[in-house]
Amino acid sequence: MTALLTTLTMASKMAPDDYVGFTFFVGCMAMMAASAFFFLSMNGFDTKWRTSILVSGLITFIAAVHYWYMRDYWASFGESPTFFRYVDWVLTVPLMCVEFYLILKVAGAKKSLMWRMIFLSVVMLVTGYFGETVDRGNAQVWGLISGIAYFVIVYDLWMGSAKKLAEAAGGATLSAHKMLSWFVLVGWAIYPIGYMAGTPGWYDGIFGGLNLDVIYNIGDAVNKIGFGLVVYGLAVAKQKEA
Ligand SMILES: *C/C=C(C)/C=C/C=C(C)/C=C/C1=C(C)CCCC1(C)C
Repeated sequence: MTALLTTLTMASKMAPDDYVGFTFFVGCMAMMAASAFFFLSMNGFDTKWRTSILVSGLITFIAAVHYWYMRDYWASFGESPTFFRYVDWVLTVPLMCVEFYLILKVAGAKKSLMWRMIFLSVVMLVTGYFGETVDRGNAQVWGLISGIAYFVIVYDLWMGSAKKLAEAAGGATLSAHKMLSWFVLVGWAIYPIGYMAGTPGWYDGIFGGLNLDVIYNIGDAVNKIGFGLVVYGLAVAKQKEA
């Protein structure tokens, strides 16, 4: 087993007790497998749904490429690959906002809803990046601003305009919207835990034993692959209806 892992990781060594490196490795494989699944299943859908499945595949594919780099970066330097992490997020999280828009388009969602969500998600991520890198001393302040943007996204999905559109659409659209909104409420809440585990602040000691990258890697697997599968499930359900 160790020999196999050594061969697969090639230049970079992986110690048997390097559980952080292991989650980067498994995450990379899982994202690749999910991308193959989404891309290969695309042709079975009508054009209307093909775009949604394509976006699901793009999200996991972009993540797979970044995990390839992050895995290698961790193996080479034993440091958190913060830069690659945030570049990945700033590309994939807006795509998740696009996914909400595509689903709600049948109910008359406007592009402005999509741009509002994209804007909020970029604010959430850029402020988080500052807190983790250039201004770590104020990590808790940046985390708070990031958390407020996150809260507004949650509000829009659960009680705001997105919720109203989903209710107007009803049926499979409403249940998929609900399921995706659960991902944002519970699945995305994994990330602030990782942030608090890896930056200084009032929360010092609470999440002390946890590793930032392990938590982020778990969050990514849940949110990128799970989210895509919900969209896939909706497309299958809608196709049967039609
Ligand atoms: C595929 C990647 C996803 C879904 C990434 C989501 C990231 C977040 C929801 C990050 C949120 C953060 C906060 C709410 C506060 C602390 C800083 C962040 C950026 C970790």
